[in-house]
Amino acid sequence: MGKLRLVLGDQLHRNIAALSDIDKKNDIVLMAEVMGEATYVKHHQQKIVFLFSAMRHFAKALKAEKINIRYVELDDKENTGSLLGEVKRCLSEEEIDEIVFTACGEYRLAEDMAGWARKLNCPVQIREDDRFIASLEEFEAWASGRKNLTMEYFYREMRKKTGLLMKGDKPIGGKWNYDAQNRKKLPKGYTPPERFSVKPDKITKDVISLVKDHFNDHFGSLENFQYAVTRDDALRALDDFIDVALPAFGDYQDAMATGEDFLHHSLVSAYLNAGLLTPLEICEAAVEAYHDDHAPLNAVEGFVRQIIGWREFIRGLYWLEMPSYKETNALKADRPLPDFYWTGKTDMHCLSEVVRATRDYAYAHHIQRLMVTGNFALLAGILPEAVNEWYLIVYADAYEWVQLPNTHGMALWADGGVVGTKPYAASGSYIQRMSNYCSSCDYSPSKKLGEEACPFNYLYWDFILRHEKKFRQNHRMGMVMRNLDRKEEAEKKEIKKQAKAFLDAL
Ligand code: FAD
Ligand code: DLZ
Ligand code: SF4
Repeated sequence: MGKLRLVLGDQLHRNIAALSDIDKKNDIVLMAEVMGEATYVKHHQQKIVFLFSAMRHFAKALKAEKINIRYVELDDKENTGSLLGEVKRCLSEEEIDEIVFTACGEYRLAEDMAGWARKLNCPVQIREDDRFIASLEEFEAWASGRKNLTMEYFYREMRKKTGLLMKGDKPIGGKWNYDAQNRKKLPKGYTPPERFSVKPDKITKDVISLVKDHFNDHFGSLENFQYAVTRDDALRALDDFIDVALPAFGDYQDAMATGEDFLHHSLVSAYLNAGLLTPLEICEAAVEAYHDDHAPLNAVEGFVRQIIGWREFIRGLYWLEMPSYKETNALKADRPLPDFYWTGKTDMHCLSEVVRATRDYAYAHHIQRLMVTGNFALLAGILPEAVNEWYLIVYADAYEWVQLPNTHGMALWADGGVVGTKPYAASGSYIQRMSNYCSSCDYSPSKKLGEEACPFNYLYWDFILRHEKKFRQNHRMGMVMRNLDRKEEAEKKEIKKQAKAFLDAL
C-alpha cells in the first residue's frame, strides 16, 4: 500500500509539496494529459505544447530517479479525459491508501477537488501550494482590517520577509521603489538583444503533432514554438535574461515597438507559473547581478517588485475575493469581443501588432496586455467575461489565479477598484509616447476627431463621458474630470457621435 501523488501540469517542481516526502518504494506519482484541462477554455496551441512537453520531460526526470510514475498521454486508449477519471482509474488498478496533491491554482478545479475524498471514498490530503513566497494565510492576515489593499505596502512586507535588496530593515539605496527612473521610450534605431530560444526535441516534436491533430481549431500558430520545456533550459533562459536584458529592463519596461516582441522583458512567466522556476531563485539571480555591478538598481528593484510584489499580491487577491470577484461588472460593460482579437485584422496598427505577437508566441508583455488590448476593451466596454476568456486562452502563462485579477481588475476595472483605485484608461497619445506603432498606422494620434483620428482618442473621452457620474466620485480622477470640464458641449456631442458610429461598426 502506498500514496497516490498527483502532480498537475503547472506543478512541475521536484520539491513541490506533494512530492516532498515521497516513498519511492511504495508511492505512485500520477500525471495525466486530459481533455478536460486542455479544453476548459480553448488554450493557445503553444500553451498546450509547452505544458504537455514540460510534463513529459518532468515525468522522464522522475523516472530517472526511480520514482514510480504513471503518466497518461492524451492519446492513451483508456484515458478518461478528466483528472478525477484518471485518479479513479489509478485507484482501481493500484493499491492506494491515500491521495496526496498540492492545492491547485484555479478556483474551478479547487472546488471540484474538494469533493474528491467523498466521490472516491479515499482519504485525500491537500497540501499548501508552496510555489509562492507568501502563504494565503499570510496574505489574508496582511489584508484583514485594511480598507484598501495597496500592492506597494504588501511588496515592502515581502522585501522584509525575503531580505531581497535590503540592508537590515532598510531598502538598499534608501528607497523602496525606483519606478520614476523607468518607463523610457526606445531610442530611434535601437536593436534589442537576441534572446535565448530552444529548438524542439523529439518529445516536443511528438507533442506538436499531437496538438496539430487534436487542437487545430484552437487559436495560435505553432511555427515559432521556442519555449524551454525542462528546468535546465528554463534556468538557461533565466541566465540569458540576466545577462543580456536585465540591465535595461527598467528603462524599457513600458516601451513597445513594431516587430520587437520581447524587448528587455524576462520571458519567465510561463516557467514560473508552471513550476519550472521558483520566484525566489529568479529574484536572487537578479539581485546578484546588482551586487556584481552588472545591472542597475532601477532595473533590479523594478524586476523584483513585479515578482514578489505584483505576482504575489495578485494571487493573494484572487483567493481572497473569489468566487464573487468574477461576477462583478462595475462599469456594466456588455459589448461582444471584436473579431480582430482573434484575427488581428484591424487598421489600428497597435492592436494588430499585439494580436500578431500573441498568436506567434503566446506572449505579449505587460504594457501590450494592459495598455493596448486591455485599454481598448476597457474603453469600448467589452463584456468582462469575454475579455477574461480571451486572456486565459491566448497566453502561455495564463492561469485564472493570475489572469483574472490582471484582466478583470487591472485592465477592465470590472472589480470597481479592488486591484487599482482608478481605471488604466488612456488615449492614443500614451501609445504614441511609449511606442513607434503610430508611425505605421492609418490613423493619427494627434487628431482627436474625424476620419483620420486615432479611435483611442474619441473612445477615451466617450468612456469618461459614459461613466462621468461614477468618476466624479473618484478623487483620483480629479484631473481627468477637470480636463473634461474644459470641453465644449459641441465637442462632447461630436465625441459621442463618432464613438457610437465606431463601436456600432465593430
Ligand atoms: P516581465 O515583464 O519580465 O516581469 C517579470 C515577472 O513579473 C513576470 O514573469 C511575472 O511573473 C511577474 N509579473 C509582472 N507583472 C505582473 C502582474 N501584473 N501580475 C502577476 N505577475 C506579474 N501574468 C501571468 O503570469 N499570467 C497571466 O495570465 C497574465 N495575464 C495578464 C493579463 C493582463 C490584462 C495584464 C495587464 C497582465 C497580465 N499578466 C499575466 C501580468 C504580466 O503581463 C505578465 O506576467 C508578463 O507580461 C509576463 O512576461 P515576462 O515574464 O516577460 O514579464
Ligand atoms: C493548462 C493545463 C492543460 C492545458 N492541460 C493539463 C493537463 O492535461 N493535465 C494537467 O494536469 N494539467 C493541465 N493543465 C494545467 C491545469 O489546468 C492547472 O493545473 C489548473 O488550471 C490549476 O491551475
Ligand atoms: Fe494605435 Fe491610434 Fe497609434 Fe494607430 S494611431 S497605432 S490606433 S494608438
